[in-house]
Amino acid sequence: MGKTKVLNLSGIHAGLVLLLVFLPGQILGQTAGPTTYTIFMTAVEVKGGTTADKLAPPPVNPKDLSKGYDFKAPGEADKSNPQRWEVSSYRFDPGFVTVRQGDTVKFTAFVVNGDEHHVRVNDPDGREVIAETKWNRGREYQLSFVAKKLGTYHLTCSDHAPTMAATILVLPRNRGRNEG
Ligand SMILES: [Cu+2]
Repeated sequence: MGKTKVLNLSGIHAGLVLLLVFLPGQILGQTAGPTTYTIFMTAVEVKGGTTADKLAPPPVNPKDLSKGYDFKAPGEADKSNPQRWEVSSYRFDPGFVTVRQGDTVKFTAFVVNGDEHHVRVNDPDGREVIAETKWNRGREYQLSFVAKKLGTYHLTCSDHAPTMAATILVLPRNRGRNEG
């Protein structure tokens, strides 16, 4: 019985040591080497609307702010309700991703809204990492690249720029290790 107890304790001890060794790295999101991240992304259009008697239409046409915004003025949105006005915005969901330098970023993207999008990826220096590709509604697309540079990579749809975009923030792999 005593023997069993000792064995159990050493098991717990080993478990604690493993936790202490691996937990800080896990909390910081650090891994021993480069990792591949598969990120499921959806191209969506969010819509909203109200009536002019509740809220005046915007003084600036949202279409002038981004090609990704749409605006249907009173009388245009709904013929049977001339007060009704509507807005919408094309988005990538998620729109922000964090990885570490050297990681492989794999996007699997599904297009729900919009018949057509032209998508490309640029690195932190603006160089094209993935050439512009046409994405159509109802299809799933895959794109993959290695995050070689520190900083922000941008996945952008040229039809709905600048707001239909995703930012990939690349952090140093071994933060703090060379400090001091
Ligand atoms: Cu688009």
